[in-house]
Order: sequence, then C-alpha cells, then structure tokens
Amino acid sequence: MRDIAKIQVQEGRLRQDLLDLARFGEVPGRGIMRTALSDADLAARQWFKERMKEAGLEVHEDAAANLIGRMNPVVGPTDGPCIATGSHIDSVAQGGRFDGALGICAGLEALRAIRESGLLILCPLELIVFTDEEGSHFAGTFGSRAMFNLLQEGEMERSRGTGLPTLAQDLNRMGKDVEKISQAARSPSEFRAFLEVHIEQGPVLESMGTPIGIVEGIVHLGRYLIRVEGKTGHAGTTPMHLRDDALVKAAGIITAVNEAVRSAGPEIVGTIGEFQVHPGVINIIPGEVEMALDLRSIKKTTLEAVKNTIQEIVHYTGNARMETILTKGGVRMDPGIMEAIEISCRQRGISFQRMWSGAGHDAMTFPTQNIPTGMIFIPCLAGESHCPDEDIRFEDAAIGAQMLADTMVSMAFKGEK
Ligand code: HGY
Ligand code: MN
Ligand code: MN
Repeated sequence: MRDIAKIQVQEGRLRQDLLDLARFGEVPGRGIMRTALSDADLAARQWFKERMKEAGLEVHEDAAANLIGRMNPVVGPTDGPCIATGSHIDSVAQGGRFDGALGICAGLEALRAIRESGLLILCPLELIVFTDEEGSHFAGTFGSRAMFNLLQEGEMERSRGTGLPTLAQDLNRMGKDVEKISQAARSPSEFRAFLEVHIEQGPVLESMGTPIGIVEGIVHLGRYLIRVEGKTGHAGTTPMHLRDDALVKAAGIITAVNEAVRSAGPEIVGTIGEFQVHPGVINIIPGEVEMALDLRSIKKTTLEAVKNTIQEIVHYTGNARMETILTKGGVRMDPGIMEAIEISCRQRGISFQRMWSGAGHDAMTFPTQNIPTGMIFIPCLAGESHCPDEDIRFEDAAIGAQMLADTMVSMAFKGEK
C-alpha cells in the first residue's frame, strides 16, 4: 500500500518548533542575531540536534559542522543513496525568524510524518543543517560546498573585515580541526535527490495568494570585496586640496555602481551592504574603506558585463582594487522533481506557481554535482525577509512541509520499481 495521503504533517508541532527555534538569538526590536557559529547558533544547533534525536533520526556532525540526521529504512539496505532535505539555522545579523529555520523545521516535521505514516520507505532519508549558509564569515553556503570539496583555497582563513572571526577560528572554537575539513566530503552518488523548503523572501506568492512556489532555478550570484586606500591625516590641519580621503573615493564608487546596475536593466540587482571605514574616528581623515558588493542576475552575461564595468570604475578611482569572493548559482532545478511537487500540489488541491529564486540557497550546490534538486517556496508576509519583520502563516509552513513529505516519498517510491 503506497498511499501517500496517509502522510499527515502536524501544523501545531511545526509551529512550536519554529517559535522555539526563534528564541535562539532573538533580540527585541532587532530580530534574530544568530550568525554562523556564534553562541546563539551553537545553542540553537544543540537544541535542534535533540529534536532530531527525539524524532528517531541518527544524528552526527561532520568535519564542517554540518548537522546530519538520517532515517534509515526499517527493512532493506541502510547504506544506499538517500533522499535528503535541509537548509540552514544561521541567520543574517538582525534577520528574520524563518529564513533557513523554516527549511530545517519543515524537514523535521516531514520526516516525523513519514515515519508516523507507517509507509514502507526503502531508501534512507536525511535532514541536513548546513553550516554558514549566509556567509557571515566569508563566501556563504560553506557547509554544502565543503560537502562536495568546493571550498576555495584559504577561504576558511578569510573574514569579511578587520576584527571579524574567520571560519577557521570559529570551527576551532567549537573543537573542529580545520585540517580535517576534507573529511566532510561526500560522493554525489550518496544522494538520489535533494530538496529544500524555504520562504520566498520576495513578494510574488503573497501578492498572488498562492501558497506554494515551485522553484525552476536560482540566479547567478557574484560577491566581491572592494578596497579603497587613501591617506589618514589630521581632520583639522590638513587642507582639502592635500587630502587623499578613502571615504570620498568610496562614495564615488558606490554612486557609480548604483548607476551601472540600474542602467543595465531589470534583470540585475546590485547591493553594497557591507562597509567598513578605517580608522573610523571623527577627527582622522579615512585611510581605508572595505566594502562588499553583491550582484545577481538570471543572465550570466548581464552579471559579467556589469561586473566588468564596476571593475573599471574601481580601477580608475586610483588606489582601489576589487577581488572576487565567489561566484555561484545560475542553476536549474530538476524537471522530474518539479513535476513531483506539482503532482503533490494537485493531489492535495494546493495552488502553486513556478518561479525563479533571486536568493541563494544551499540547494544551488547540489545541481553542480548532478544531483537532482528541487526547492519549494512558501509566501513571506509583505514579501519581507532579512529583517526583524520577516513573517509567515503557519498554515503555509505546514503546506510546505506536506509538499516536501509527499515529494520525498514519491521520489523514493519512483526509485522502487
Ligand atoms: O543572500 C541570500 O540570497 C541568502 O539569503 N543567503
Ligand atoms: Mn538569507
Ligand atoms: Mn536562506
């Protein structure tokens, strides 16, 4: 009997998990401060580890601090390729309660519901909490890239700015040996499929009144560090014509970047969201500025063209340089998985919308390994995310978890001819 309708997620349980998880790093009025491997993140991980064990998963933490919960089949081989789901528990600074959190809690609820259904699943199912998806240390999607040996040389020793911890420091702090990071690597053949549930982080589903987004692909992302050098000096005694003010030069770059992105049309967005001025003292002329640029486009050619324009702007500014942190994304989701999600929606009478993701996710790592991948979005109220006001409807969260459970099982059954 393979009646997927027997799988029934429980909204109340999922809601409680989401509200309990939101307590870790919650700062009144400033949202969630649970950046990767911070004390709040470590405490949240410990809490979630217990929830996974309570759900009957075998839990371990790999060399990259990814948390992996595995539900082995009750009969048959337990070492076969798995169908996995996962997302992240770390947040951006002053982030929302549901970015990443929804995916891991919906994944936990889906696995609980599958187990409770009594359906005979003959392949292992996994729930993975990936380390540092948001890139608060450096490039982001660290855990999923470590899982497939996609780390860049030296990236664990890099940070996003003077005085900020590196991943190596934070991994050492939690007792990991970064020399052994390669032990986190897994073969793509260990995975039959990967699925991620996530909040849309945009306004489309909410404006359409549609509870489910079936993601077709994830945009190309480029992240760059721009450094501008000037000359520190006394703010009172240095005449204006003798100054080399790094902040004034950086301001020119920011304005030119904004114009370059806007003039390239609606298919690209660009953001300078991180900015450090040194020494950053009221009576010293700024000697150095570090800023991080984030470019995204559905078209790689558009992103490359704008990146090259910005590279020239930086070059002609004088004593300024731009380095690429990482380029990623530009992946398509698996048609078979999109179809399976669609079938689940139709069977449950849930309306859906196919769409692209402007946000990056760990789900963009798996297609690079030819692992069939799918993403399920649920609406964000007012389309808001990466801010304290990020909010959802818990019934939408339950629908997302239900579609995930149904799809994971239909994928498992599909493989069992
Ligand atoms: O930046 C992003 O797109 C994601 O929220 N990490
Ligand atoms: Mn995010
Ligand atoms: Mn996210």
